[in-house]
Amino acid sequence: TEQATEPCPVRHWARLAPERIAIHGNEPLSYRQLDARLNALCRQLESAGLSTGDRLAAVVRGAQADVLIAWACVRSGIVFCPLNPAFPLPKQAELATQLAVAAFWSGGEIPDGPWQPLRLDIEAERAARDEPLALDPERLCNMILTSGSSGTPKAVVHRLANHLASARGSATLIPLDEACGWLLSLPLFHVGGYAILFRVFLAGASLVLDDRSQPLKARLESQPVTHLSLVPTQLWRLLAQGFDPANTRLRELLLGGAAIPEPLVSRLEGLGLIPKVSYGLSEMGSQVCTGQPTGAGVVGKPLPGRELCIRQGEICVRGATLFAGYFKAGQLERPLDEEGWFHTRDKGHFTENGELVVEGRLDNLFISGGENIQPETIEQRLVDHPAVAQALVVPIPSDEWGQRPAAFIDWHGEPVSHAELTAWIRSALPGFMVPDRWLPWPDLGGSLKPSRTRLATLATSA
Ligand code: 4YB
Repeated sequence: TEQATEPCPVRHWARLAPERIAIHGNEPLSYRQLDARLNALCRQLESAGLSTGDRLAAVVRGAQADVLIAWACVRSGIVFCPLNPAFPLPKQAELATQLAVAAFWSGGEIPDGPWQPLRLDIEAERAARDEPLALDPERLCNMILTSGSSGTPKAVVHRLANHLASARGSATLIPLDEACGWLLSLPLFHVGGYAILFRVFLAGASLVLDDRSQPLKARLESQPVTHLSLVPTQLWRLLAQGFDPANTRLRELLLGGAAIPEPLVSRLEGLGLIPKVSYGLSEMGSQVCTGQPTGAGVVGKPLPGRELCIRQGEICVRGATLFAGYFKAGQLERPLDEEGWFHTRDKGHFTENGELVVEGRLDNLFISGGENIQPETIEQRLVDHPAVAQALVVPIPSDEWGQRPAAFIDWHGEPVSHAELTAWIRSALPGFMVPDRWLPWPDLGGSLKPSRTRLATLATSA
């Protein structure tokens, strides 16, 4: 039987439009140069003894070398296992052990272990033959570590086909072509960053590297960025820098990764830019539902290649973008129900016109004096207050009630009194939802997602 293959999009554009810019960075790389560098890199990986199915740990954020290695893995069938550079060396070693990697690449020090330390010449080039390069969409492509609420990270494994379906579905709502540049504004070790490579290279657009030495506002004003993905925290920071989309080439802003505060959307719309809001997860290769912001928690309809249903209040997903499984003790584990649905542990429902509303994580639910408290409900109300930039609510133990809410607040500027926030909550929610304890916003060490478990411990000892 003949196996279906997919042409490598980078080779495709290298033949069709060789001088078009594939990567904007300190030095722009054309599709021809990118292809030549990938050819050289794949040779080096092969010479190092790596072959299809081997796992490669790579400490990456989003530099040019990081992108080249990520795509060399796509081409050679090596499973790309990106690690967060913020992890200390012993943590990197622990994860590389858990993932049983054959080789390890890092721009910094490489921890000792049973893996082969890789030295790669990123600048070497090797001209390509003038023919398409076939890729097998069924082969395993990468592992993304995602920290569930439990704290122990899970390794989410994707096939190439998952990312191709994800990018194609994305393009039906977010047009992307050769005149566009997507900023790599999310790290490559996060699915929201990694997915950008597939969207850009399939479209023959440009990837704009994120030079983090200057504020995001300045980068958007000086770089050819038309497309941008941000989590709400990043957008708040950008707005605080006095960002005005009129001074940029920005056309599409994709907001996701966490609940999206309505005031954030209004601020942006006031500046003349309507963002797209998105609900996604690593297990579905990033976006699942995306749409125009129409109300609190509303995140649009499922994109092509994704199916969604609600089972007992829980969002369940499946489709062409559904991951291959978790890598656990050397095996692929696929936790799906009998009908092939992946249960997300997110609570949600549909609006009358078929848009998804995300209500929060089921695991975050706690009980206070017999009443259910979904912390996200309180957070949503808090962030609607003009003085509040971000809010995070966690349970603290209480002798009388079992558990009571405590709130971390990140202010836009001057704080308002707790009495005012209490009144603000009371005008929309029942009294038992008013937090017992108010705490200043914690230092999250630059992580995209705060660990609620860690913050609950912090709130309890405060
Ligand atoms: C949400 C949520 C929402 C996720 N409301 N909770 O390209 C993209 O899709 C993208 C663009 C901009 C920013 C981020 C992204 C992502 O990839 C997000 C994917 C992601 O966050 N994956 S994750 O595995 O790290 O976390 C998934 C969880 O995040 C979900 O299960 C939800 O709990 C939460 N989440 N979007 C409320 N709109």
